[in-house]
Amino acid sequence: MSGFQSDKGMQPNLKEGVLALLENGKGQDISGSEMAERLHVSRNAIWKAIKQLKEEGYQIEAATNRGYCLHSDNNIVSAQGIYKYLTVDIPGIEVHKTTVSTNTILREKAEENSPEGTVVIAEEQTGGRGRMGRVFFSPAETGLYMSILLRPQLAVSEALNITTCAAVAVAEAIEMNTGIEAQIKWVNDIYCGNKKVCGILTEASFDMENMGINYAILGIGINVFQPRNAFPDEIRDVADALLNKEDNHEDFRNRLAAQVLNRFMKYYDNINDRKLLEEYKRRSLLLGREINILSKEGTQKATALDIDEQFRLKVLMQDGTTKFLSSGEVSVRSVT
Ligand code: BT5
Repeated sequence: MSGFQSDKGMQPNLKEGVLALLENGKGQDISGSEMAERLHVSRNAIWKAIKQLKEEGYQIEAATNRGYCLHSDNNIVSAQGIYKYLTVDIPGIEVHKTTVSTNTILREKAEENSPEGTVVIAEEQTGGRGRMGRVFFSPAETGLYMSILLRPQLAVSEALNITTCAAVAVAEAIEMNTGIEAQIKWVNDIYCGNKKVCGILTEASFDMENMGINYAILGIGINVFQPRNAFPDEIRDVADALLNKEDNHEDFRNRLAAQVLNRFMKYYDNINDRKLLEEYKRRSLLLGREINILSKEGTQKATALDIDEQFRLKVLMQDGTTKFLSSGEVSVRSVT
């Protein structure tokens, strides 16, 4: 992996290069002239890049005659920080401090022919969205909002498999990093201790002629730290975060992002493997539980029985019939 990671077709980003040098020698001083020499730019250009990084929140200390040093307690999401932990090939990672929606930005990149695996991440989304026009609360500095561009050889009917790969990958990455058990609430939510910590939204562009997928944008939103001003009233009872802000988990979000990508790519490469379904079912929050099926027509009571090979939820209705749901909203019913 080279020091620079930049978008294809764009000039290498000097700020990313400076960050890479600082991160590789974390805790050690590196002089402005050494960085200038290694990156083939002027010392003034290095100084400007450092200034920009500081404005973004990086804690960089400058000592006369010694150079610059990146403080190791930084908890900032960066492309270089993520690349350190990646074991799969990712062609480009773009990190934004704030944006409307990473899915929207990546859709533009998809239309500009960016390659499969391109990633866009934001530390805050002002218009983060869920399914069916719902809002996904995405406040600054506490979450991980990430979108991945995919160009799968899948039929339209198999698009749901992308979401299920991501659900298993996120659940595994959460457990690896926190030791907290993570469950999947069919079809696209990750729960820890009965509260939602992550939502997944896959948006696809379909090729109507071949009934295939042109490209898909997989969006993953994880509540990492408790938001500074708590969750809004509407979701306070259902949403939770993985960690408290005071817990200083060094590099946590970079590690988590990389591990989600590492695990997702493995499942995605074997998207029709039965192991995915087994893992998905093993982590299912709903199976065997009494549920409510919510639809425009109203609420119906049922029991969640199984998930089939097309990731449909098999349910037993109160009249004794069985149904297969391929999308929609369900909630767990508390049985008294
Ligand atoms: C989702 O939709 O949960 C999909 C969320 C996908 C978010 C990612 S972030 C990166 C990418 N860019 C985007 O703009 N989106 C993706 P859904 O299953 O429809 O759930 C939405 C519902 O979850 C809302 O109506 C709330 O009830 C609840 N909710 C909203 N924000 C939440 C949060 N931060 N944590 C937990 N629950 C939340």
